[in-house]
Amino acid sequence: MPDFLAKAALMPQGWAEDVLIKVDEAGWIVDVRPEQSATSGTILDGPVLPGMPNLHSHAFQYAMAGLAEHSEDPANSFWNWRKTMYGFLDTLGPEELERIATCLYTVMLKAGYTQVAEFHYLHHRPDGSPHEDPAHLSRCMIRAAKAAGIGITLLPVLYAHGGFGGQAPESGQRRFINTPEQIVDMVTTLDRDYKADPQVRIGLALHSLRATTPEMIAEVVKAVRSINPQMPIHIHAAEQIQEVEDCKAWSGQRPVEWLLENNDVDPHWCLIHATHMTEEETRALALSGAVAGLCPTTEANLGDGLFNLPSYLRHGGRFGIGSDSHISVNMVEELRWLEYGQRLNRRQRLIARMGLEQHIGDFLYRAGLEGGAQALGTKTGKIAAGHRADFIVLDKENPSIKGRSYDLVLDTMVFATNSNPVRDVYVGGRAVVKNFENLRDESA
Ligand code: NGQ
Ligand code: ZN
Repeated sequence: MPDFLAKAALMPQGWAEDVLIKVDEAGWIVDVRPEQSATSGTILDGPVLPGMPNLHSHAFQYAMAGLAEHSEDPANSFWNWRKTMYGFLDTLGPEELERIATCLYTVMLKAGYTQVAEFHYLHHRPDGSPHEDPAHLSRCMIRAAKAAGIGITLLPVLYAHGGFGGQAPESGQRRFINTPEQIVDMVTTLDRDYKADPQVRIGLALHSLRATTPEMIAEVVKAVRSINPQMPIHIHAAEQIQEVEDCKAWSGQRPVEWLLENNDVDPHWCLIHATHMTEEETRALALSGAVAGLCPTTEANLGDGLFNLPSYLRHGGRFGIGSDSHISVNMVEELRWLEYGQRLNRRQRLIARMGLEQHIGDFLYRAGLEGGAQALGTKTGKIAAGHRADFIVLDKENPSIKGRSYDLVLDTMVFATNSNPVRDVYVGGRAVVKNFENLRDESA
């Protein structure tokens, strides 16, 4: 692997110039030294940032982005969007799924996402019958990631019920349903098969409290913890008010409250959305060290509500970003709307920060790197020895960025770029995007 020389790079301690980055054959950074004058190697000519992890994806939904923006039904809620989404699945086979995912991951890379957590619950054939290899569609997703060149944390999802208290699934959910044993088998097999691949990791997802039971959660969490105590565990929680009300009717508690009280929610957990929390839940989630998986453009698109970011940050809460339904595949837009939602709601400015000295764009980007890496269970998000060589080179000719001093590049990128600022992308030290073009372009 040739050395890299970055004219300027965002290091854990701040911007540094003339940074020599050494990477081994497996794609790990082995040495980083600022202020070096290298004579050979690959020059990274533009501000270099660690690539952004995308901590929440349902790849198949990319193909329906924009198709659910009209309806004659006066009740235009999340729940009838979900019906449309189920209908969309009626005909989608393995080849289509793999093609959609490959195309999506290619688009993600161009947008600067270098890792993705695929929250994968589409396990069976369109008629609901299982594939011969129950992990067939999971393998399709991993193949898609490898074809596009993105790193993946594949999270096979336990989805067993149609609603709280073990309700029977509806027919639109037939492709999702498994027993806890089946999911544990899937996680075990995939984890073993991809152990040696530094671009692939396996975790576990519980679809939601709606789709599981407390006994099932206890069983699968215990089983995967015995495979790997560090394994990431993701779950959708408290996205919609209706879900909070149903959870209260079922258990007397709110979803995040229930999860925190009945499970060892630790830094390996990632709660997706966690939109509707009381102050006490917000504080408790922050203190658990788990990651809140925020998906601002999808949450806006589905009419979810706003995450309580100021309180969460006051208690030191961690978060990362996900493109979820892929209504937008654009990390700049996710970070921008995370802040703008709060500004509109509170009629204030400069909200996403933990200290008055912090720059908002800088804070959002770095927090997204850190929370994303934690949620994906991988060493990424830092240009430092021992981390994946996942980095992006910004376009120094971008009209908004051109001429900016390095310490203002992230604020400018997050709030003021209107065209894609990501020019080149490297994953595990290998170029996947050069001059805005994917080198293995499958998106055509
Ligand atoms: C999903 N997506 O699993 O794809 C969900 C909708 C549900 C988002 N909430 C379905 N963005 O929650 O039941
Ligand atoms: Zn989701």
